[in-house]
Amino acid sequence: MRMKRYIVNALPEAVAMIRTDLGHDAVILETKQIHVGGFMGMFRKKKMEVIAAVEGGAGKAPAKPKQVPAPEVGAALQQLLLQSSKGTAAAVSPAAASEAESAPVAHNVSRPTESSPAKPASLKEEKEQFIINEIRELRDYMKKLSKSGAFAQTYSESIAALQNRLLEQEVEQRWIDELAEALQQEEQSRGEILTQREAWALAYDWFSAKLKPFTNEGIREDTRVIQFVGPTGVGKTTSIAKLAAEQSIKHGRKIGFITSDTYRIAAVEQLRTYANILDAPMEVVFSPADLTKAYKALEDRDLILMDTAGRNYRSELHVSEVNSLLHSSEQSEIILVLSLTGKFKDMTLLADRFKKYGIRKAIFTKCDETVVYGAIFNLVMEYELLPTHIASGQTVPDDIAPFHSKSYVEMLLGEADHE
Ligand SMILES: Nc1nc2c(ncn2[C@@H]2O[C@H](COP(=O)(O)OP(=O)(O)OP(=O)(O)O)[C@@H](O)[C@H]2O)c(=O)[nH]1
Ligand SMILES: [Mg+2]
Repeated sequence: MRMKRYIVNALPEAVAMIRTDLGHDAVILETKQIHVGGFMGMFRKKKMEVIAAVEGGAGKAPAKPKQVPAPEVGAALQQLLLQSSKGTAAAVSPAAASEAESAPVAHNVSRPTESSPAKPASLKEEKEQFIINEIRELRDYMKKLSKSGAFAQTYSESIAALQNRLLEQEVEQRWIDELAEALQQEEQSRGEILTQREAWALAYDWFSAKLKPFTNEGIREDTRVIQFVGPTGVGKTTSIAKLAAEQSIKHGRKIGFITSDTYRIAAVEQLRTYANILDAPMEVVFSPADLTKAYKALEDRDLILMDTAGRNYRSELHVSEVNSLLHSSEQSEIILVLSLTGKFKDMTLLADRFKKYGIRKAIFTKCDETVVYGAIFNLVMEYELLPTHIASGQTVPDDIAPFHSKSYVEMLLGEADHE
């Protein structure tokens, strides 16, 4: 079987090309509206993509004189032809195809022809039935093939290299596909394939544009309380210490600490150590009722950082428990702390759980322990999370930095492998 893909303005244009290229036995397997040209959704032109195929060897079938002129095509075949505009297979008959496009509804009504009314099955009808069956079989075969990935879209070398890089970075397939498509359209409108450098530069713009709505202002000046939540061992307490140092040294804010992590003695002591180093007061709370007292004791502080116990947040109970504790009348923000060494699936579960409680900001830690950064992009897009900081080491206070989409996208894409 030979297959060809045509990008045309309208179906009749394709039909003429198909007849010349593949001959009269060709069938249209699929038609769909596409947009070509432009970049990132702008300046695109509407076109039609037509995929046609012909049974048999690779040789070009000679253009034969028309065998089944459209007006003689029976109602059943017309019906099938019509389906082609919905993406199913159809025999190529130029006149019928152009009519199918311009007046599709008319074809649904069976049109009496001179020979048709109440006649027993004629040779012509038998032939038609035969063609219809052939087309149906072919259509089923094509469906099977496309499901098996035999027609997986092929991309230029640069786009394929970029896809590989993003796959390694565990960016979700749907984003990789969307980007590859945009780049391929760019190639079509330029009329040439992209170099790796060009593909990387366009990908950089694409990611930056996607992340733009989620850039954030970090810790707002009017924020009084920040509460940190997240699973065990991700680096909540360490990140609190790093941020406390950043806020007090760089921004001159008076810091206070609260911890509700009373499950482990060591946890209280861990935060107290940092509080002592920064010469900042710390309050320990055992229940939501204690919070009011703690806020009162820290009322002269510009910023209160509150540590919570890492819990197994796969339990809905723990999530709602922490939420009741976090509920406060102060000007507060809640930040979810996630480690990039965690499994992406587990991160999505947590993001999903916490999103219900209105948590929108996240710190990503342990960036230094991985070379895979796609999780951040995936989570930001899926859960509209605002990444505030990235932590990349154990050293307090140095190993934390505000999240900048520019440096993040550079990390994600890595260097284009210039030839
Ligand atoms: N490599 C690396 N280690 C980190 C980072 N952040 C925290 N850690 C380390 O991870 C370990 C756990 O950090 P904690 O701050 O105690 O984590 P936590 O979330 O408060 O843990 P729990 O309170 O037990 O839930 C410590 O050894 C930290 O030094 C980071 O960005 N990179
Ligand atoms: Mg802790």
